[in-house]
Amino acid sequence: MSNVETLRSRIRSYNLRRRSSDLNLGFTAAKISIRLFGIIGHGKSSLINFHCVLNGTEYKNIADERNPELPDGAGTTILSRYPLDDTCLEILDMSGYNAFKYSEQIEIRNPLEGKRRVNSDVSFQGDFIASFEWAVSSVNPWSWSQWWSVWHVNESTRDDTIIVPVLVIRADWDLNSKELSDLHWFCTTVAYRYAGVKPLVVQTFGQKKPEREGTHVFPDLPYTKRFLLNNYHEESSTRNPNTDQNILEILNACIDCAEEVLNKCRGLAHKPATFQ
Ligand SMILES: Nc1nc2c(ncn2[C@@H]2O[C@H](COP(=O)(O)OP(=O)(O)OP(=O)(O)O)[C@@H](O)[C@H]2O)c(=O)[nH]1
Ligand SMILES: [Mg+2]
Repeated sequence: MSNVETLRSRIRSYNLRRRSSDLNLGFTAAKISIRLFGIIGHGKSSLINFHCVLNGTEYKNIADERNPELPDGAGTTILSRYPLDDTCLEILDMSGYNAFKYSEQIEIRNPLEGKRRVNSDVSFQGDFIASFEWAVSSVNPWSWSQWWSVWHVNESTRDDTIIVPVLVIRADWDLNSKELSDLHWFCTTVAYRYAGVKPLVVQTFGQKKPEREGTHVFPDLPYTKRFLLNNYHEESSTRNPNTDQNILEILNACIDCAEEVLNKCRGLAHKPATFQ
């Protein structure tokens, strides 16, 4: 079997329900939800074409939500869920952030926390309201406003969903030290706390900085795994084994992350709302 076939077959045969029982968990996990976040236009929605690679079908621009009024043809505004057929994985596409303001961080945090408004518009609220809500939720995570939002606005935190955060960032993007430290904080303090694993980092537009393969673009980021990807896109959609392999490796790494979370849940009756 080729490398690509081996990777594909592991993804297809991975059974989260069976793993939950093998590990004697007190609950049954059913879904690995890959949750994308990153800067506007850095290639998050383009990752939805992982679907075609997994199925061995022709490239298709599945999450084509480009807004002609925005630069670079970018512009996802809806938080959308894309199940990967016949697997226990799904990918959740998210709007990109611009300046990583408080309000933007809250919107990124919501889907990682298991609170999200899937299939609805992601409207970034003002920083004042966001920072107020942030403060309230830090003091008392189960304040009335949290209950209200769980029952009336968002889906509740669910045992059956293992969340794998994935930071998508262009390989040729240089972050200044403030951006780097904000992102570092977000990955370790926020994403890790709610997901139980540090985000994977997918560096898109890999063809622009091929020399960055194997080097640390974010030396201060405590990510577990980092992938350089020349992803398929409208102008370059001919499938090739290298790109296919990279993409399948990313999906496999997401399964490894889910395994890490499952192992942390051993002996627990439920998936914890937050991880230490
Ligand atoms: N050359 C190249 N182009 C890419 C790559 N990934 C994405 N693109 C292109 O970059 C543009 C933006 O990609 P999107 O996937 O829409 O970016 P996004 O992160 O979803 O953008 P927002 O939804 O606004 O946050 C599109 O024109 C893609 O075709 C890549 O790896 N290489
Ligand atoms: Mg998008």
